[in-house]
Amino acid sequence: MSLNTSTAVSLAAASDQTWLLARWREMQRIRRAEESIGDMVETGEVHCPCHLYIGQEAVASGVCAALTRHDTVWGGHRSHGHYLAKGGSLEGLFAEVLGKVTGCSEGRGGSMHLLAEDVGILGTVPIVAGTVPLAAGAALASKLRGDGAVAVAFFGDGSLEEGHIHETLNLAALYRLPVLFVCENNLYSSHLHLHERRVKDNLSQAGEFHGVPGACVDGNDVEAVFSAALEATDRARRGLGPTLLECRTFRWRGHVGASSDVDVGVHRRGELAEWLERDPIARLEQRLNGLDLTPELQAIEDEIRQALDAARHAALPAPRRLMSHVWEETTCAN
Ligand SMILES: Cc1ncc(C[n+]2csc(CCOP(=O)(O)OP(=O)(O)O)c2C)c(N)n1
Ligand SMILES: [Mg+2]
Repeated sequence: MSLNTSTAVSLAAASDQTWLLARWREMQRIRRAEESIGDMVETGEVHCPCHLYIGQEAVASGVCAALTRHDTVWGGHRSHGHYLAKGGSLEGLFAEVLGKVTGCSEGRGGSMHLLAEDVGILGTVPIVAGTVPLAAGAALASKLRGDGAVAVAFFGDGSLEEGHIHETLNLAALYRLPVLFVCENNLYSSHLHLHERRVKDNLSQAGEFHGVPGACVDGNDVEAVFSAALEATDRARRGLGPTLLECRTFRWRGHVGASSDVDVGVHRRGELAEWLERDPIARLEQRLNGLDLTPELQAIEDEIRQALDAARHAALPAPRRLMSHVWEETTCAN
């Protein structure tokens, strides 16, 4: 794919220290927020299942840096990072996992159902690949309206084993929809390694048969993710249709919960050690030319403490509101 001038300008900005620092802040914010959530899961303060994103932060940050506020993001069960990178509020996230009324989904959804329409997060849903067709629907709506927005579907490697994702790829290609399919290949679907589920390690090619070009990038390199996402969104905005981006990465914690998942009969112990060496945040720090990041980190920790405090002090939803937002059919008795 060739770059047009506006893309090239933005790519130049990406190597700028200010841009890199913004990504570092965003990724640290995601990691620190998730560590707090992990701690609350362990102490039992959080009751809903939480799938932590630690280790994958460069994917959310790199992709969302290529988006405007107007673009939409769709996610799954492991989407705290997508929500924060797209501009969702910290307090809204903490309050949501705590089931509070000030949560981004009014405390009704928990960790796996995040909504923030004002910043374009139209839904994260734990049905594997469940939001992928919805992203294509949003892209179709944008195309019909001509509003120039792009829809992004974030999903895991396990999603490509769902049939309807292939129907969606075909439809998106046929209608040249402005949609970016981001497959976060963290090598595991629950506790099954990619090699136990597929003969070929070729996820980036999953759309080619349907006419969706694919690219595979190092998902722990925020600059590489950003460049690929910018190229794909630029292509979508020019009416050239969808792209499938496979971002290779690794989750540091278990499939669900706060533990590291190295003792559940899978071969993760050795792999985790290797991937810890490829920490996306440490890699970015090397690019920040010895900048003293201590004050920045302090500011992030303060922000997290305040957001968490506010969430903890918020009220639980009133029981009488249990049925609000629930569709109800009224029947006439005659
Ligand atoms: C349709 C459907 N099938 C099965 C599940 C159970 N399930 C929840 S998460 C998950 C694994 C998903 O793996 P992947 O897509 O690679 O995402 P990751 O957890 O690695 O981020 C499964 C099988 C589900 N939620 N929905
Ligand atoms: Mg996976």
